[in-house]
Amino acid sequence: MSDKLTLLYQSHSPYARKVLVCAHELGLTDRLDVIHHETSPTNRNDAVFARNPLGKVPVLVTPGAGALFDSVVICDYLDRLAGEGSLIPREGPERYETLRLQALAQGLCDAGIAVRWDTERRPEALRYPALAAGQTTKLLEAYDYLETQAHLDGPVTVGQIGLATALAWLSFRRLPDFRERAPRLAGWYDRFNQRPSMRATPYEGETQD
Ligand SMILES: N[C@@H](CCC(=O)N[C@@H](CS)C(=O)NCC(=O)O)C(=O)O
Repeated sequence: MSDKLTLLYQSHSPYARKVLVCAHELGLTDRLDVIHHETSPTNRNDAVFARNPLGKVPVLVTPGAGALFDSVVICDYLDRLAGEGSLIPREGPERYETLRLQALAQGLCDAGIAVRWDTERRPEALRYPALAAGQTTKLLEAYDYLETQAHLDGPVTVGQIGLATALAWLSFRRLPDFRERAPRLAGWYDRFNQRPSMRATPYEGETQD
């Protein structure tokens, strides 16, 4: 059985980039075939639905565990495949700090996508400004939390990778900026962004609804 893994990827998805950055950090990129797929709930992609009934990327097709989704599950798989538990601490307070940070990063992406639906993706007549405002509040509250309460030092984790790829995506999509509101966070992000894993995986492309 081939030990190759196929990653259904998208060059402008923060969730997919998190997975690919994890693969870089774990030294697993030689094992991955990375295939770009466009996805949108208004533009069905049959190849993605064939692997994930939610029709979303990323998906990792594995030799032993079938097609894995979503990004949280894929990152766990890759971390175990690399063998050391290095990106997701196996125990101790670091484990839940890491998982909480990853959850917050997921939430940043979810809220950012929701803002985009009600500011540019949905036809203008169907947009709901109160929803965009409510989702924007989540972004701003998360920036404040990250600035004052998150522990961002220490060895690289999936939480940090998720956060960096989320912040990079929010900047890429010109969503509310974190720099002025959270300068400590911005400094951490600028340093993290210099890592080879981040430099090797820039965002590009437009959503195709
Ligand atoms: N919770 C999922 C979210 C994945 C997701 O929303 N991916 C987007 C691309 S950024 C997608 O494929 N959307 C298509 C859709 O919503 O139908 C994860 O962490 O992987």
